[in-house]
Amino acid sequence: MYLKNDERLVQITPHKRQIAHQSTEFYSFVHFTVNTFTDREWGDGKESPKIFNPARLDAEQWVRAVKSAGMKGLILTCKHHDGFCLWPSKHTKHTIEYSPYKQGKGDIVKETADACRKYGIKFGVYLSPWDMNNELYGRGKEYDDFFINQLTELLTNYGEIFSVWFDGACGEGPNGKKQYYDWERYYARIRELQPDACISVCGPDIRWCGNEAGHTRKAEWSVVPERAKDSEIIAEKSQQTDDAEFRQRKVDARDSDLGSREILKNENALIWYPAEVNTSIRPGWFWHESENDKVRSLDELINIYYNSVGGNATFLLNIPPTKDGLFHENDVKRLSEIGEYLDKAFKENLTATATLTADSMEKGFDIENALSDNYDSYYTPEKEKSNAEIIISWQENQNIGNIVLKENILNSQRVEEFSVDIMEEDGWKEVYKGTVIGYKRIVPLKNITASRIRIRIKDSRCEPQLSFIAVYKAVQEEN
Ligand code: FUL
Repeated sequence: MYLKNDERLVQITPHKRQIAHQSTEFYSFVHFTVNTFTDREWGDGKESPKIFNPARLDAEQWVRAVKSAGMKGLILTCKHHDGFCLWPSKHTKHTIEYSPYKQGKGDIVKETADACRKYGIKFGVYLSPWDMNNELYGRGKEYDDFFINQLTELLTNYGEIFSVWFDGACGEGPNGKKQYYDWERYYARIRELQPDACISVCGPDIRWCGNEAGHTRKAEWSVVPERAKDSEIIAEKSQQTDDAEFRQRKVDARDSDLGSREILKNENALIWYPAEVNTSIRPGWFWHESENDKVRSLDELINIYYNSVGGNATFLLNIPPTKDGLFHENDVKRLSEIGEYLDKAFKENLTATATLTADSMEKGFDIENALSDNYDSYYTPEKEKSNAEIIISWQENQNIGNIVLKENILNSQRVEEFSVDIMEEDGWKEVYKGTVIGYKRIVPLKNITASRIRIRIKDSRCEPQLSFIAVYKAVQEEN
């Protein structure tokens, strides 16, 4: 049913930097620091830079492997919580300059940024706000000044940055140091130096999905209450204040529902804040010899891909280099298997030979508009219609694998519920029930034979707008 109240929700649309980020889809995290040499997940800031010597480091090897998986970006932990910098920062001595790596002349941020550029991969930076090494940490503005200086180095010396990843983790505990970060100042500096970069997690552009295991929600909405913004920061601050109103602002990034009509109905301020799923290819974020045989299976990783990239989120998959400074062969192998799988699963779009019809079309917004994968044109039914039936048919039976649906997110996220049916001898049979579509929904049909498919948009916020429909031929092995 067309609901007048929904008009308010569809007014919320993405910034162009958020659209560019979402279209990056699948990209890698690279966790690398002194922990790689101490076999730990968190350092303590007391490690000597002398232990850091990845003698065979080759950032191009990382980037080639990342690219082989079909990823389009890479985010490097330039500084993790231990404070050790992978670039020769002028503002601390806890850096690569004081390590044996290239006799102190190395700069792994530069090597990585250059390798990304060479292979056409976007480059992003992780800079941990929590710093266990720096003596200024906990001294308010003095630390903020230092942090701003580090940010400035990273955002001016290494070309275009697509993501600045701010981690909310802090293990100081109740008796530890307390640093109240001047987030607004950090954001202003990023906007000034890299206006196209998205600020993730403790930032206003990209939302943490709420877990590190690779789980996704059934319905991931990009329109959420404004108070979900920086939910990590608010969660932390609300523990430190008696201000009841501030505590009220807290929205937990882990909540199972952040964007349904029910949740949004009492919210005055809404924002576009899409989810990112971050997880590691191994149990740990850093490399541990003992985990070489614990690289996650292809099935598991593809499943996460389907639920994240194909579930209106992005997928940030971590691959940790070894002490040598290379990705381990088991990880490299898995990455290329992912790439091979994805190439096959999204190879042949069968709509090229299909006829498409829709039960209702607004003039100039025909269903054929959804055949091309861009936002230049889109399909929408007549005004004030919040449902639609689309039929895709072929002369002959087809072996159908994945169906891909995309909304025209330039005009917000609208579809609430849809289903896919196939025509059998005795009529339509429902083979998939879906919730949201958003940027992209992948419907994994494992080799279904049919010559007619029906997509029913059952409910939408105002009129649904589809920018792309693709029906991919099933992968051979599944025959
Ligand atoms: C967490 C950190 O504490 C982990 O070490 C890792 O960097 C992960 C991505 O975020 O909060």
